[in-house]
Amino acid sequence: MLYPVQTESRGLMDLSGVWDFKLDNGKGFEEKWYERPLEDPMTMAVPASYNDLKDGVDFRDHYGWVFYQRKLTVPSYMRSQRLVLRMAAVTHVGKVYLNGKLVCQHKGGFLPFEAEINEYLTDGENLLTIAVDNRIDHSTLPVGSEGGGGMLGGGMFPWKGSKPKNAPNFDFFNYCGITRPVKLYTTPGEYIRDVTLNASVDGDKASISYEVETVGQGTVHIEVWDREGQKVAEGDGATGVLKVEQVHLWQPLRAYLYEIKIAFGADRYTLPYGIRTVKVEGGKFLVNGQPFYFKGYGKHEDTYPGGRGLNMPMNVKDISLMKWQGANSFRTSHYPYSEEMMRLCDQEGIVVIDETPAVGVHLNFGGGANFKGGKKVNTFDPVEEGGIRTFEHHKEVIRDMIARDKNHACVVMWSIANESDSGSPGAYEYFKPLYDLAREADPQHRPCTIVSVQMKNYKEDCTIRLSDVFCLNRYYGWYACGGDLEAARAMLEEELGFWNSLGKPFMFTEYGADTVCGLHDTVPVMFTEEYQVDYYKVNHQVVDSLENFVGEQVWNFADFATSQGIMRVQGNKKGIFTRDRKPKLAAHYLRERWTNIPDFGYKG
Ligand code: BDP
Repeated sequence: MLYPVQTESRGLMDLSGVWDFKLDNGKGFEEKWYERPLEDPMTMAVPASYNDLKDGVDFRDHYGWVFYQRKLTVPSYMRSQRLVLRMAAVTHVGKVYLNGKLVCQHKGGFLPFEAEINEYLTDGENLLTIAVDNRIDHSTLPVGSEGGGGMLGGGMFPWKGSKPKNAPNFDFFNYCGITRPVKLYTTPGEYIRDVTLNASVDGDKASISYEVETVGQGTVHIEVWDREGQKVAEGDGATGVLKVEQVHLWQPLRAYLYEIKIAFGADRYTLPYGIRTVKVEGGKFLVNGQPFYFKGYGKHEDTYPGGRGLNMPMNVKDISLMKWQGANSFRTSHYPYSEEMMRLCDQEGIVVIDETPAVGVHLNFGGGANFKGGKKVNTFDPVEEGGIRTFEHHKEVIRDMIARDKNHACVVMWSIANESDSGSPGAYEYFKPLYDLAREADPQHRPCTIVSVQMKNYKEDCTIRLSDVFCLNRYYGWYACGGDLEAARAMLEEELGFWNSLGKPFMFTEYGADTVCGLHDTVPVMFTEEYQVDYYKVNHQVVDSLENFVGEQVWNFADFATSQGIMRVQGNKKGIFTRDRKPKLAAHYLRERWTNIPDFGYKG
């Protein structure tokens, strides 16, 4: 799916701003709130998660629908064009109404959807309403718990709540709302629908095979322009190969972007494009044929007070902090990030592992169990018996994520899920078709992985049979052997020795220790800044000796909001930076380490 841009043929209106807003009281649909102006509305910023923007626990923890509304007047000069309303992310379900009529609806809170609205528009003012549902359960991604207290649970004595409430089966606050921009764009009646690019490199020459999808009659013309404003290749026809001589490769931290300009009839579309190759060979992860070492983070889109709302200043700052530390990569844990962030990573040369919102596909997390009718339910039990119901939706998010992000140079690997129940019966049968789908959907056939959870029976993890790179979340020295870093070292050596022996690249996609900024001690005591540094030192001593270990992504870049629970102190404190991006001690330690580790050839 194309990112909306303004060109000679396309107009673009950003509908960000302050909208009217109301929490549903259970009667919103019955009383058809979308048909007329909301009565007694509140103000609400768009884009943003609404939860922290008004005060009060009922507001923050609202369960169910909310209504956003604004007037929309489309300038007459745009009305003869094809008009498309595009929602970049509505978390988790959105229903879009124009003048009381349902225009489209969408499930999944982290990927875009759009609809043509010409037939719904009237002259003058139109009423645009977006209803948003934040409920999560065994059919949504991320997964909400149906038979227990959620991942952080209710402590030692679980209780029954006084009213229905979300129970996230994942460790981040269930922020919701219209979290990314709503835009209106135009195209001519006959238009460019999509473009797929795939480059191969031979010496100093590149061949970009392309496919342009169009609607209407006409011929496609396509051009490649370099950064100096020179046309370096061109072609005609909906598919073909463009040859670029003396190619400038897109390299980690040294990005180079060409511009691809497409013409079809009256329509014009332009996109930035970096040429690079990615390949797994033996125990190496090759970028442009060289063995790459991942240094960086698992992150969240999480800032105060906008929650998961698009925050471009913070995105720019985060990348600056990563570069200050010598980091070169991150994972979009635990959902696809905004398109603006992906474009920024293309520009900045940040390497990205792109993850679906499939987190919580695990009904036995941390030993917690789910029950239905008194019977224990396992993740991949038949749906009638209470098993997970995410399969079809999981396919949708893989397809849509790849359709959105396929042309990004920054994306080097797809993560199909985070910490799923991949060591249990039924996991292989559930995940095999999803890997197949991702491999088929991606024209570049990038490596695929599932970020795997720490488990006792790791040798039974089905990702061993399926992943191109083993991505491990491991907490030796925290959840296991907390406070005993020597025991952690021994356990790490044992487990990582196993992964190293498999002959494929493997890496940490999470390892970390909760650290309350400002807590200090002379001996390494858990939660102090010193402990966090020592924890990382021990982990690094082990991984540095393993030849197939190709990267370290620390958990987490910054402290972030979660549900409440006895394991969280106003959120998860495993950040190397605080939530407002001040460095903890470990930030300086990692800077020292990473500025001394080359991006290429670290393991020879
Ligand atoms: C892993 C999850 C991540 C959590 C982290 C933690 O992938 O979402 O925040 O552990 O416990 O289980 O800090």
